[in-house]
Amino acid sequence: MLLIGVNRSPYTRRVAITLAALGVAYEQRCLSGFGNRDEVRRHNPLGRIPALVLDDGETLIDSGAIVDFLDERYGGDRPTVPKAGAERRAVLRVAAIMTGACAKGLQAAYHRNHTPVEKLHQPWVDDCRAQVRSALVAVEAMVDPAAPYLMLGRLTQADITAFVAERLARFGLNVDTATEMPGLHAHARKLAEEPAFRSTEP
Ligand SMILES: N[C@@H](CCC(=O)N[C@@H](CS)C(=O)NCC(=O)O)C(=O)O
Repeated sequence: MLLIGVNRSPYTRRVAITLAALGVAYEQRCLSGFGNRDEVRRHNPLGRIPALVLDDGETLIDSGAIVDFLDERYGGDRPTVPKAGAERRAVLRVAAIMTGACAKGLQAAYHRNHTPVEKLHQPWVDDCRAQVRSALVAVEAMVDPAAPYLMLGRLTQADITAFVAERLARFGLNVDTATEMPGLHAHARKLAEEPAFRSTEP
């Protein structure tokens, strides 16, 4: 199994953490969506990471679809997204908020990195950052400092996506999460010590 993508991408890191947490052996080719466009397009016509190439050559794209496959094949009775019911809906809700926050954070970063200085439109960047903040604050409200995980008493995509979104906000958008979302910040720092998170640090 071959993971295509660099772990500084929140979506690739999400998949890498999931692979490690489920104990799946894999190799990784560290390609970036912008820096290695042609090679990435050979795996995903859209030119985005992550992609996951299975041993029989089938290629999966989009972190949500990849995680879904990993849960189905390797998740057993502890998939990172519960199989059905209210628990599944609750985890998917947090994952949607957090992957959406990543998308808004990346939009701000792309605008900053790919727009000529004289055309930079700061209100757009500020609006994206405000959406990211609002999403993080909503998940902050779910953190119980005494509990190891956000929900179900075990690691789920709620934690994994919250972790990658908090990091993108902190390191990519200079959001002071320690001050603005201290519970989530502490939760992310705690998760960072777990093997699946530590071993996938970019
Ligand atoms: N919905 C996709 C988003 C993937 C995505 O946006 N990847 C970024 C890197 S973090 C990328 O490849 N960007 C290059 C581009 O959009 O051209 C997923 O969950 O995998």
